Amino acid sequence: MHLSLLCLAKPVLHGYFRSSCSWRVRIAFALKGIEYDQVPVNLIKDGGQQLTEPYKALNPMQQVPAVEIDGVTLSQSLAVIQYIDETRSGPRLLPADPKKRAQVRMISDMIASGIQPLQNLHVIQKIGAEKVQWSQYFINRGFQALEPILKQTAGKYCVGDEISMADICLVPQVFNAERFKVDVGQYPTIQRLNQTLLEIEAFKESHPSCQPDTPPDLRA
Ligand SMILES: N[C@@H](CCC(=O)N[C@@H](CS)C(=O)NCC(=O)O)C(=O)O
Repeated sequence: MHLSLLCLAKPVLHGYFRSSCSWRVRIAFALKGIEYDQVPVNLIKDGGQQLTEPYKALNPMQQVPAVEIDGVTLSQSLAVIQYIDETRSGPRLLPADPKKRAQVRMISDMIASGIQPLQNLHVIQKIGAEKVQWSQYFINRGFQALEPILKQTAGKYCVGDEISMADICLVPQVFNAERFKVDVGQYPTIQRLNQTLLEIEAFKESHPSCQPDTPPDLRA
């Protein structure tokens, strides 16, 4: 397909309503005002649709999200968010100031590399009966590090007063923490930021409670 036609085609998000990494990408699309199509990949049904051969061909890591955009298929939500930021107009998701940009990346990585992978489905399936305590432990450990950092970097949002990739990572991680019954009230800055961000339309419309594949009993 000609490059200009590829850029006109809507991106396709292969994701799952409750996946925090898919939610990150949905927030980024919403903040930028980008229309996209969703193809649900049910992580539970049939033993996990992410483990099928057709999906493995799309994302060999057998995880969501995978995004088809501009003629390429990208996995890794932070790579997708940064690609969207670099190629689409709308509010910046990474600040222009190098120090602030580094802080956004630091916070995003703390969540995306230091917290979420330890409570990811495939990991906790291996942990077995202890999975809730395991997940609580690692989320609390991460939040204990995140709280003092956010106290220093935050204004209205995670880094200053502009919404960034750090906010995009924070809200879905707090959602996960609440699913695992972590007391987020122990972390007042995290709690305050989460509450503020959840009032924003892009975070609301991308919420797991209102996606095409959200089961009726979990719909808000
Ligand atoms: N680093 C990846 C992580 C992706 C990831 O862990 N996805 C989870 C859902 S949030 C998944 O697909 N889990 C399926 C499994 O563990 O089998 C990203 O940021 O996209």
